[in-house]
Amino acid sequence: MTENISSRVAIVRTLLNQYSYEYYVLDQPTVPDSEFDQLFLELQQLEEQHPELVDSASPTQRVGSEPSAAFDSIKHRVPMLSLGNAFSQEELQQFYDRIQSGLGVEPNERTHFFCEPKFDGLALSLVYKNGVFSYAATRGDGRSGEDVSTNARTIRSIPLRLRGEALPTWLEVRGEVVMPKAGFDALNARMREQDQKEFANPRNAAAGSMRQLDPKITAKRPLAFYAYAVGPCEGVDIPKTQASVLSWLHDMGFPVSIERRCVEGLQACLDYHTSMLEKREALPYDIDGVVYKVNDHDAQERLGYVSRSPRFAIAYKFPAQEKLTTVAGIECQVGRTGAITPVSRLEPVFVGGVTVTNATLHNFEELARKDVRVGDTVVVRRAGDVIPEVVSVVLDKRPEKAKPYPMPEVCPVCGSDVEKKEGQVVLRCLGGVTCRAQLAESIKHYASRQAMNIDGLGDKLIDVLVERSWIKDVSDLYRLTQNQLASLPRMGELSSANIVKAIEVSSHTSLARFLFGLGIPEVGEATARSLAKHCQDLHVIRESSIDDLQLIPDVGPVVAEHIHQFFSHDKHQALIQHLLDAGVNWPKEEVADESAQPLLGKQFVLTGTLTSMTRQDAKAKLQALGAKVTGSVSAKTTALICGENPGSKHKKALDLAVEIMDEEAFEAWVNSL
Ligand code: 5U1
Repeated sequence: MTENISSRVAIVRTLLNQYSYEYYVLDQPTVPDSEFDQLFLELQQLEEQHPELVDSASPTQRVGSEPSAAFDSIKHRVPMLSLGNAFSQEELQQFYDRIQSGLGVEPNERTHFFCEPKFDGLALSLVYKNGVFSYAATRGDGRSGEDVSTNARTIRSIPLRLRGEALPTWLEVRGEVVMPKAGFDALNARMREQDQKEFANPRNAAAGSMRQLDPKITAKRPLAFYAYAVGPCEGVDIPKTQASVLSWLHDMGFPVSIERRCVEGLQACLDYHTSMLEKREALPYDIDGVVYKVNDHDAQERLGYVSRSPRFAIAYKFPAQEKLTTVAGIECQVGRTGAITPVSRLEPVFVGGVTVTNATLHNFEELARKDVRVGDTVVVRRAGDVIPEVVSVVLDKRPEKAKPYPMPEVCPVCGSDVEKKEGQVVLRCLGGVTCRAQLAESIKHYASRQAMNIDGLGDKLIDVLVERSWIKDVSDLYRLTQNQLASLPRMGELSSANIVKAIEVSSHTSLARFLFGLGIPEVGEATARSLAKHCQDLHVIRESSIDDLQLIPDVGPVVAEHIHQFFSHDKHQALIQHLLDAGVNWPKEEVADESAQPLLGKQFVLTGTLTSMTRQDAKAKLQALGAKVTGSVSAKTTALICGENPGSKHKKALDLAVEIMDEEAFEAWVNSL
């Protein structure tokens, strides 16, 4: 009987370990979560009934121990080194030249480098004895670190038992604990709900989570581990190259970066840096550069070490995304829909590759939570194309007289009343287009490339036209004369004539562009296209009930209500009439041919690099067939079209069991429709 139970326990453990490996390491789950959960419960019950069968490497033994009072110190058998840094191409060139001459390589021969992302997390050493997890330590000062074994055990991507037959009797694996971006956002949302202080970035969140004295807290934190090196190893020979070490680690059950590459020579190293910099935003975790290691271990040994870092490796860092600066002022911006956004004016600071002078504070709740004050020293972050934001305030540096910034009681631009609806964070000016700011923003939207596409009518000029009260609503654009424009400072005869011409040319438009340009709340380009295609006539849209509108693809109850409300307002009807009277026109929409739109109602997401066409082309192809192309994978997604080096969308699609199509399959399928 006990023998049967013991063998069942062994089978269930093997299955759970296999499923975890497929999920965390291969990124290819083969069973639904419910199946895993059921087996896990079975194992827990068997171990409860038969405590003699409990084993420290069992999948159930991730969160066990009670909180400890402090972390013990652990001496690393071999010091954990840090990496030298390069911040420019010249510095990387110098590193490369040192390697070539150190190895005595001819200039026409190119050294092989192993390249990887530089994870922005917390370095961790894991020790396995006879294939079973024994302990984990932080890097500390490189010689000894803190014993974080109980916390490391809770990280599901860290194997408690290694896979394979010929395992080392003693093995140290080195790598990084990170908090994936999605997990970080969810954690901060939870912290906010519970009125707890949020983490400034995923690195701090990962480090803070690993330093919890109660492993039950760490267990609830979304942490992941990526292995990148081995330390001391006994009982088997370590493979001879960095690339094969990583494959070996992968086979033993450790997650390793799918972005790892082996390249030859300096130019290929630089290309890798460029490609990772471009990919950075799409990666599921934060990275702050790339790491190059001479691939061959014998060559590594010949190059040796300098004080605390190896000569054979270097980190080529990305431009910093976070910097300190001071807040010179706080101002309010009023947007097209009246939303009032606090914006900090900053002492110029070079961050993430550009000079930043303004950073959004999002809304007044966020401003109050971060308690940003004029004169404060703040951490500013700029990631990729994202608008720069103030991450946090350095309280130690706050000037004594700095005062909290109050929420305005009236619109700071027009003095109208303001409103903050119950349960919403946005503060809104109720002035409508009588508010100069709202008027200027609505004209900028109307003139934008995606709407009426009025060439040469830039934001600054629109501000001036509104300032001078030459434009009180968008239809006044069509009454502007060349003489009027030419009288403005720095406006020549030719440019004023060009603008008047561009306004006239743009008046011959399409119904979709016109609808988008009206700025109906919640009606983006795609919805405007769908409305135009399905109603064909502005009159039909104007007269449609909320129920009728909901029959149109892409229009749900909220959007339908906004559209209906917009056309119910007399002032909007009058504005449309003024625009039609001014000559705005469009050809009649073609009748939507359902047979030419076989993908109507379907939603697709594109990820990764496509080789035979651009993502833009693929999007246009899908849209032409009636599909909607969205930016993120959800349960509503019909399929994910996956190019090379896909980002986090691929994992999300797997998690949600959304169909994934590679480029070849996509092309064949789309051409067959
Ligand atoms: N990807 C990667 N990060 N990283 C950090 N590899 C890597 N190697 C390191 C460090 C400190 O050190 C090696 C010398 C093992």
